[in-house]
Amino acid sequence: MARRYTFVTGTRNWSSWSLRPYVALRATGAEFAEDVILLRRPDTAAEVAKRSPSGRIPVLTVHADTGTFSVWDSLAICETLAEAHPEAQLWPKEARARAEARAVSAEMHAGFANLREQLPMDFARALPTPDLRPETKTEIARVLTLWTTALANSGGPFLYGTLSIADCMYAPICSRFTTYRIQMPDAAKAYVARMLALPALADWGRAAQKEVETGLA
Ligand SMILES: N[C@@H](CCC(=O)N[C@@H](CS)C(=O)NCC(=O)O)C(=O)O
Repeated sequence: MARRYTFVTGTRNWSSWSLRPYVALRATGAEFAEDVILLRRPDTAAEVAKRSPSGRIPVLTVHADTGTFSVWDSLAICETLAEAHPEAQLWPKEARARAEARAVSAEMHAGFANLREQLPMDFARALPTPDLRPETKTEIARVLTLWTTALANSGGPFLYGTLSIADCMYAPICSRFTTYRIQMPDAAKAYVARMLALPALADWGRAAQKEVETGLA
C-alpha cells in the first residue's frame, strides 16, 4: 500500500521532540511533506491547535489508501512508522536488544527533566556550558553510561547495532552535548559524531542554521 505523509514539525533549531520522529521518518525512505510551525511566536499555540489534538507537535499525518489519519507524540509516531515500514527495522531484530531499546526510548521520553531544562536544544548554536545542577550531572552521567554500555554490547555503530528508534530518541541529546560542550568519553564522542553525520541530521542542521541566520530562531 502506497503511503504518503505530512510531518508537522516545530522550528528545527529548537524542536527536539520533532527531531526524534524526523530521524525515524527519514530512515524509512518514505516521501513526506513538511509543515513547519514556528515556535515561540504569539500565534504558535493557535497554529499547533489547528493540527494537534494534544496542543503539541510533532504530528504525522498518514495519507493511506484507506483514508487519512494523524498521530501525535514523538514516540507514538516512531511506533507507527516502525509498524508501517518493517523493512526499515526501526526496532532491533533480537528480542533482548529490542526490549532494551524500548526501555531506553521510554526512559528518554519520560525523563531527563533537568537535562532538558538546563540544556535546551539550540541545534545550530555553540553555547557556554551552564552551571550544571547536581541532578543534571547525574542525568548526563546516566545518558553516557546508557550509550557506552549499549555500544559496547552491540558493537555499534549505533546503540543497538543498526539505527533504531533508540538512536532517534537520543538524537537531540547528541545535539545538546555538542552545543553545550559536555565532556564525553571517546566512545560517546564517536557515537555523537556518527549521529550528527547522518544525512537526516545534517539536513536538519542546515535548516536550523538557516532559521538562525534569518532570525526565525
Ligand atoms: N510528549 C510530546 C512532547 C511534545 C512537545 O512538548 N512539543 C513542543 C515543541 S518541541 C510543543 O508542541 N510546544 C508547543 C508550544 O510551544 O506552544 C512528544 O513526545 O511529542
